[in-house]
Amino acid sequence: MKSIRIAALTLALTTVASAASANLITNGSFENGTNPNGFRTVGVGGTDITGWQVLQGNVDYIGSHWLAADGVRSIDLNGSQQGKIGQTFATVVGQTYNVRFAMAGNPDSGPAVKALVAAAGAVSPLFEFDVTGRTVNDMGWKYFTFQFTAISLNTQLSFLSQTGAGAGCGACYGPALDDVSVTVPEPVTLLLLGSGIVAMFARRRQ
Ligand SMILES: [Ca+2]
Repeated sequence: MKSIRIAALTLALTTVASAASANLITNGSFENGTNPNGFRTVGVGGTDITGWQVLQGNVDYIGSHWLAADGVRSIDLNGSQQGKIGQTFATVVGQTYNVRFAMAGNPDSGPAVKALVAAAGAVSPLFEFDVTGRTVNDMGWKYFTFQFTAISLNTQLSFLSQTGAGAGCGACYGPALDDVSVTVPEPVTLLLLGSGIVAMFARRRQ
């Protein structure tokens, strides 16, 4: 009987977890698009990265040049200049959403600290990553999260490089981005209520 109870609880928790993990972003890991081989520079209007638009400057669509956080492709938000990439998706006004993404930085050259601004709804938090000691085979990807509340029926999530032009090719080594997701947070109360109902059901069966 104990094993049935655990199985039922596991099933319930798995169902809740899968409901919470539906990603509203298309191609969040950048795995779909024109094969970039090592890397491919994509400018405004470029259609190489499925589901994503280059909104400003240009970005490098990275293939084998460095190890991605997830899969085999990712983004350098600086192509030959500061780039901005984004995607628009349907949202419910007033609903809060979780944004999660992996960040690193182009370790080929400075500046050491790469920065990007993520924007959605009315928020635009700044994120930084220090590439000191990092290499293309050891990118040190870190996951960051933030929340926004939708203020319109469609929301644009964007990532803009804050790593600007320095001496020489200072603009060519930017923040790296991969594995982007937007999900609706699952209320904790619902999770607890679900577990309680399952526990009650299991007791009744005994
Ligand atoms: Ca990827």
